[in-house]
Amino acid sequence: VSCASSPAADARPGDGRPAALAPYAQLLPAPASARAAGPGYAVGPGTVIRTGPGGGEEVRRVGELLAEQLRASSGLPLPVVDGAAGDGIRLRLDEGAGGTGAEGYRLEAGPGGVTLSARTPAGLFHAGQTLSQLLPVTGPGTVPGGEITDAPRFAYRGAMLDIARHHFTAEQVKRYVDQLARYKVNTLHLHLTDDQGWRIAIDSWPRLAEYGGGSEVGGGPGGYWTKDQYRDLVAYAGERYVDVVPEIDMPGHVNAAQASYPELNCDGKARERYTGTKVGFSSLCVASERTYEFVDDVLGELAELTPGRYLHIGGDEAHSTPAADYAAFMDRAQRVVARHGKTVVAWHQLATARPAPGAVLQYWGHDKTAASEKAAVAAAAKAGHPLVLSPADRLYLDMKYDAATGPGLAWAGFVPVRRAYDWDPGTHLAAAGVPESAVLGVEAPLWTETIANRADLELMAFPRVLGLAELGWSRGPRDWAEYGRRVAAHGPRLDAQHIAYYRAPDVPWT
Ligand code: TNX
Repeated sequence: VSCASSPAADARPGDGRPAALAPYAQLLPAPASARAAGPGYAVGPGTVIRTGPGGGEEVRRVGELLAEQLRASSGLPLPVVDGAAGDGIRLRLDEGAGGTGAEGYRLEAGPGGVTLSARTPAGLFHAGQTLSQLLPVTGPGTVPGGEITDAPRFAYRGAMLDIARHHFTAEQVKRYVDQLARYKVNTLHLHLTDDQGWRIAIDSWPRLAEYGGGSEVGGGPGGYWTKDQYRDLVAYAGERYVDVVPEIDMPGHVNAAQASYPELNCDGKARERYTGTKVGFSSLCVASERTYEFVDDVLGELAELTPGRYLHIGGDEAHSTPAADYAAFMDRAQRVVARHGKTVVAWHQLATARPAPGAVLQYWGHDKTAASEKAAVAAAAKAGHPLVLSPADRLYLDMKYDAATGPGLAWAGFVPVRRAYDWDPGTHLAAAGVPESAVLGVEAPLWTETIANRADLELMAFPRVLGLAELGWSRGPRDWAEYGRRVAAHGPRLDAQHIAYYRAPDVPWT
């Protein structure tokens, strides 16, 4: 790794403000290697984006999206043309883009243009995001001469949004996807159901959404997504190389379903809808065959809507399900997922039951999590279960930053920007016996008991989710002071997108 943290471009010694970072030293996430050298390429009124020949439709689409993004910031026309030869911004699929893997890329900038090359369209998309960070926040500008070779540390770089505790629209979620994709996050986990609301239409059980969707924390109207709205969001995310992982939380967190259908309760009586914030009080009726018809119908319809490989089946905080029932239920639910051709993801409590071969566990423990619980997770990891790390005291975006944060919870402690960033996913559970090779990646969940609108979502997510992006993509070395300066350098980019981020006191904003 030879990141030329080029010296400050326009440092003005003695004016008391931190020196501005040169463009290659501002990139977030930091690339595997970057070298500034020689004259750059001026992006101007004559600049074209070249996507061929031979790139195919998908590369053309990546070029169109990049053009749209750069038009918005630069005000330039930036037409997209076929034909690889000539000056401009060139997108090239290149089997030989050495060592960059499924998502990596190369970027070379000189006076004749900028060449982005990658083995896959996803790599080209990520290269485009890097390019946009090398240009000014607004207006035309020059891409400084140099080259980058880049590839991610982890395959899974995720953010989760809980649209069950409070309903968020697909349009609001698209905006979050846009922001995440700029920082090379490639997975959006949607927590679609919980005690307080059921947010996705299921044709074979229509009351789930129609009745069970009509509530949320605090007594608001709730809401749900039609299948078309959901499909549209999945396609939108997919074009930005963000995979959607849908979650139906079971066998607990099911009050909204049990309010919609009496037959989902062992006593055959429908529950009241719930608008509080307690957890662990509901459980599907494990002994009833009707329960498994429900599971099969719901997961079948969801699998049909899901191009990605994963279905998340929850499995957390099933405090009202006896341990033996929990294990029996999870056995059957996992078989249903496999029957529909998908791979299970579940919260790490599944480690205390019988995770099916290939099942991915999402670890959400924290510094005070019992050693026995960590040991169960480590045993599953050693048995071959990939882990997604979401330590609550590092990556829970619903934890308050500090005592001054309005929304949010604090059961895992405060999580300032530094704490969210300054840890290593590769060694986080090493003491419990988890090797780095078991870590599939990282995810930052945003639970929404206390978050009901876009401004609060953005306040809690930004800038901490940039730390998630960097931990997932970059190998380090991590240096908090250096990282803090990069976050500060991105303040104007967040401003330009009107993101209501927290001006956290531990970041040296300018
Ligand atoms: C724990 S983390 C939960 C959620 C809550 C969250 C609040 C997990 C798997 N379950 O039900 O929303 O804490 O921080």
